[in-house]
Amino acid sequence: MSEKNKVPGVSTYNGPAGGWGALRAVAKAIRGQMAVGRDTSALLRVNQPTGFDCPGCAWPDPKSTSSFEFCENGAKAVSWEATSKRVRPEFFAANTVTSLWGLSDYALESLGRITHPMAYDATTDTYVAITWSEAMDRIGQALRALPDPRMAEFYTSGRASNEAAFLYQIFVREYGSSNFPDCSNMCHEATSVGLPQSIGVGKGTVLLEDFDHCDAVFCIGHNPGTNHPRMLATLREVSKRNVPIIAINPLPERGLERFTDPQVPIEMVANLATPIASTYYQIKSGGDLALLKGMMKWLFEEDRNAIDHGHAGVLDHDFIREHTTGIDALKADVESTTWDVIVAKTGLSREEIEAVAKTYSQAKRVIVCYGMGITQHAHGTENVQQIANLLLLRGNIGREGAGICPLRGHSNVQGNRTVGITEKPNDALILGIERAFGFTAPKEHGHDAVRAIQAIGEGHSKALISLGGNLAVAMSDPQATFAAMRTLDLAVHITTKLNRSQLIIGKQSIILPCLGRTELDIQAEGQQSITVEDSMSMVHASAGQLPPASEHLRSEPWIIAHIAKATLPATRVDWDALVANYDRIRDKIEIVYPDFFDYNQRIREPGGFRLYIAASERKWATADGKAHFLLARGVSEDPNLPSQHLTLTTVRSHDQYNTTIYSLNDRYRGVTGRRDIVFVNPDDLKANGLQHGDRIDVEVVGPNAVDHQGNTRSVRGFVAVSYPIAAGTVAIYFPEGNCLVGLDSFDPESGTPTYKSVPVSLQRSRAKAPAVDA
Ligand SMILES: Nc1nc2c(c(=O)[nH]1)N[C@H]1C(S)=C(S)[C@@H](COP(=O)(O)OP(=O)(O)OC[C@H]3O[C@@H](n4cnc5c(=O)[nH]c(N)nc54)[C@H](O)[C@@H]3O)O[C@H]1N2
Ligand SMILES: Nc1nc2c(c(=O)[nH]1)N[C@H]1C(S)=C(S)[C@@H](COP(=O)(O)OP(=O)(O)OC[C@H]3O[C@@H](n4cnc5c(=O)[nH]c(N)nc54)[C@H](O)[C@@H]3O)O[C@H]1N2
Ligand SMILES: [Mo]
Repeated sequence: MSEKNKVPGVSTYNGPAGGWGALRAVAKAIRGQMAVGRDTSALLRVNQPTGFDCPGCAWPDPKSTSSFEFCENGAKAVSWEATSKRVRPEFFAANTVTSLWGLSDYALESLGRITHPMAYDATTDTYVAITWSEAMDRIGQALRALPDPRMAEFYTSGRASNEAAFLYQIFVREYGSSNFPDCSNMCHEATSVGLPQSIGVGKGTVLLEDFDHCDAVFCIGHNPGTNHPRMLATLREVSKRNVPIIAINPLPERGLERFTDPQVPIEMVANLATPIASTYYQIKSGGDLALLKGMMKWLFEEDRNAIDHGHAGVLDHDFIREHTTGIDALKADVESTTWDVIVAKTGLSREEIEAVAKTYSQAKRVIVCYGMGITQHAHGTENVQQIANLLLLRGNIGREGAGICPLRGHSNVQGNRTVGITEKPNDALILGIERAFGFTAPKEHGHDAVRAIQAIGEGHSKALISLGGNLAVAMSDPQATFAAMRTLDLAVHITTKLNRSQLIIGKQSIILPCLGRTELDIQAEGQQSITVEDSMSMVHASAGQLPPASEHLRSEPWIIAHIAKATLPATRVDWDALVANYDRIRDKIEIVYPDFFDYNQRIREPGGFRLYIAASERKWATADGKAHFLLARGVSEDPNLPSQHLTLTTVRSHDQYNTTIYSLNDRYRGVTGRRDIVFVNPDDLKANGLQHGDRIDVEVVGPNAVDHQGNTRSVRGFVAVSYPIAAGTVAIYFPEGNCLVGLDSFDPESGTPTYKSVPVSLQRSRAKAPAVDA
């Protein structure tokens, strides 16, 4: 038996991404979840003009065809929601919350869709069915009883529609709070905060068509084969044109290496694969700031050399002069950053960095794509801004084939932000609400996700309403987060399935089951559709077709409207009229946000419409009307760290959607049936006296080593897997690794937890069995 096969469930995957494995997985997903009594043709109406938007990811759809039916992870997301399994009141009666707490999120969600509104009953330690009107009375009473509306937190997970998210923010602001923790605070907040300072808008500037015209694509810190699978079809086309695709990632992700498109019969039959990345740089986790500075350092040097020799420079001087400020300070900053530091932080050689900079400088039109590998760092916002700097240096923003392309997370997280899920209301929003509804929303800023948990922990906040998601499990530091949530007076979960957040019981805990994307939504004036915005600012309609999982389910807009009515007896909003016909909600959105002009008309056109992105036209919505080169000081996450440590990053497996675990497999990384794994470079194993397959403990080092109870942050008894990951970097799965990230460890500018760079040490385990379950 080879060394590699010594560990049960761990082997090497040699195939491409996609291919027959993906088609088999689509078939399995449908068979496993949807077979009994549900209509599998639902899948074929995903991302079609007359169907519903895929809840899987926020990658846009090509205008001509839908690749959805071949998207493995889209199929998993849809079938997981459209499952025929149910969690009924009888199940809750037979299982105490204490006993359910012993189950993993995987097991809990596998139970199926929740069918009734439920409230926790302390005498029996069970959830008990209640009527909708009783649920609303209790919530209204509890919210009205708070001495200050700022003592309630209103969480949003990015699957909610524009209509639901908009009603939610109107309700919360009329109630008197700006506390909007949301999943974006753990995700792309660095983009939302960082890019407006750079280019005047917190969104991407490219359209799908730009990929047909680019001369180079950079993929930094994202894993499209798993998290945005439909993007592989786009990258495949780019690769077929012989355009360089540069991958920058500590892990050798198969989707970035090669892909067999299930939609191309010849590739399937002949087992052919298209190579994706032309060059793959395995950077150390947390090394991106240094890499970007190194690339810019080379560009400045090269530019001066060229000009000294009478050639045109490599920078776009006309663009820089006309459109930007801050170039001199940027130049001084990168020139003062030494190659020694850059090489040490990235783990890449100077030659490699110069080569990647050269590729960048030789391409006329460049797109940079990025994901969580960039944002979830103490320097997340600065990382994003250095990407913008790199692009601005050669005028790569605001023209065909070029631009910045953040890969958003949840399918409508971008839309949620656009329609007002923000803890920092600006004047335009407050005036807009006044115009549309005639009340004045609070101006003061509220809480983001980390701050919300802190406020609950400190006893300042006593109520939490969650519009979807699994906040307790997604957040860093479960030790502190779970303890905080147990002190709540009121916890309300608007949800489709059971998860551990709902089992952390406060004085009152209420579960409100809602319709999913795939389901018919009938209101007083007939069938309704909702709208969503993808990663490229395209807004389009979505209408589910399946009969609801239970007759007791209500739509998210209905639920929010009824909470509002129960909480605000003197409300200025006609909630019933808005819910009767969602066109009226969209009319109100249009009043608050004039960019949505002719909203109802434009979403009725196939493909919907694009929201205006000024930077795409080289108009900079900043205070001085210019794009800004911005500085990041230094290249280190934390200069005070011990010099000898490994950097741990947390990643998603192929069979998971955030805290939703579909199975314990991670096909492209060769893992089957387990998640208690630490991926370690063979040299790092050796240096630590460890071997492939050893049970190890991972302990945090440095300022955040100890949790609030005085215990060393650690996972114990995990299996070390020898893996071709960048030396100096180790990886484990999210959420198993969340206990290693301190609640106070986040990017000060965006509040994003440092999920992608935790300083750790490894040693042979002192624990007998795995200490953390999946
Ligand atoms: N099937 C599926 N689809 C999803 C999701 C899902 O869980 N499952 N989640 C959705 C959501 S909410 C989001 S935000 C997106 C997430 O999509 P991604 O951003 O792709 O998510 P991650 O798995 O966190 O992967 C980040 C990648 O960054 C790399 N990386 C880690 N640290 C670093 C670093 O320091 N530098 C660099 N350059 N790279 C690094 C990792 O190796 C990994 O390949 O996907 C969305 N789509
Ligand atoms: N260590 C580590 N932690 C991370 C990350 C990481 O990379 N590493 N990533 C972070 C990121 S990018 C994100 S976005 C967050 C995710 O944080 P969340 O968005 O809070 O988490 P999810 O796991 O997506 O939420 C899943 C739950 O949503 C509910 N749900 C599903 N569909 C619907 C629906 O249609 N309506 C309603 N109302 N509810 C529904 C179900 O109850 C399901 O259990 O996690 C963050 N946490
Ligand atoms: Mo996300």
